[in-house]
Amino acid sequence: MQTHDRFDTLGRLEDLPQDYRDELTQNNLVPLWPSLRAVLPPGVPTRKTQATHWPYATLRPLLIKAGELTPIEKAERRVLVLANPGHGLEKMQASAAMYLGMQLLLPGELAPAHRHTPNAVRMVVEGEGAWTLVDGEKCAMQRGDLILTPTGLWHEHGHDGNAPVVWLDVLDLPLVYFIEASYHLEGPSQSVKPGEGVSGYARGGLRPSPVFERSNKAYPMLRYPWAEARAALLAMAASEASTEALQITYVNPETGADAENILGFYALMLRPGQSLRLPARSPAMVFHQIEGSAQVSVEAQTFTLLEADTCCAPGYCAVTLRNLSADAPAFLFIADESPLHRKLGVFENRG
Ligand code: GTQ
Repeated sequence: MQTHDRFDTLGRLEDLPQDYRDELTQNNLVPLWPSLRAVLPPGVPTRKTQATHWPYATLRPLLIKAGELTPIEKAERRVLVLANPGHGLEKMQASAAMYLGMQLLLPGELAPAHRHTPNAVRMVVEGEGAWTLVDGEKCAMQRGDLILTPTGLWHEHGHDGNAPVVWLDVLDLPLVYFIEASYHLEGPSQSVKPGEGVSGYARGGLRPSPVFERSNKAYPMLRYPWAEARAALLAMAASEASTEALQITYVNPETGADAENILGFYALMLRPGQSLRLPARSPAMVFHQIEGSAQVSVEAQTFTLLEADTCCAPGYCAVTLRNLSADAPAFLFIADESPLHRKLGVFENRG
């Protein structure tokens, strides 16, 4: 009884005399107790992140229109940001730490070289013939490929094909901006470094082991081909009939740790007709449908993800995924904030 009373009876701002409040304000001081419950709510954090669905069918025509309205020279990166209304659209965040953008590059265009402190990845959604040059490595962009542009690495995007190319950008920009560490530098177009471009890391369990010199790159693998990830999931499905959740993590093949430091990236396969309940964990999540279709249920909300659709879910919520096809697998790309939560010591799995 007494402990419960303790939670309900904190003084309000209005309880304080106005002259006292004014004097605090003049001296850059704030009383904690009227706001204590707001910043430390009981049991579960307050989350601005709302479960939100961005169907590709509505996004794509608007992105193509951006290609007509704004030349690449006026955009540098021609991106429509998938903004979470819970944070306010102008904040351009999908969750507390995640930014999502859908980027369009038209044939012959070049998005010029720059580097920045936030980490980025690209998940290729449609189109052939584009490439991203990252730290001298020319990464071909094919549907479903994951390409890293980690913190500080030079990158530019080009397109030698003949139809629009679209990819999903996932950045930890909101977090890096929040800690006042976000900035970029412009640079000259990079040259492709000889011997780069075909990653010896692209096959699971096989690590290049040069006899004379060892790679000391912090990010040895920059392109994760979808063909390999897809094959790995199908092989798991075939050999592990009792494994409920068929999921792989995109990792740094030298260390086995997450591919980037702040956000985590995964691919998940739902067997035909499968339903899968993901436990309520502290990090927010993003789901992007690579192949097939799935229903995503987050508390009272249910979205139907068709191919190339994207949605997000706040942390501390269980999420149920259901493959809408009874005879084809469904493949999802997932991004989450779990590397960040684990490093900060706030990661929780509430089951
Ligand atoms: O392609 O480098 O969506 O710098 C936002 C910032 C993409 C990029 C974004 C960026 C990029």
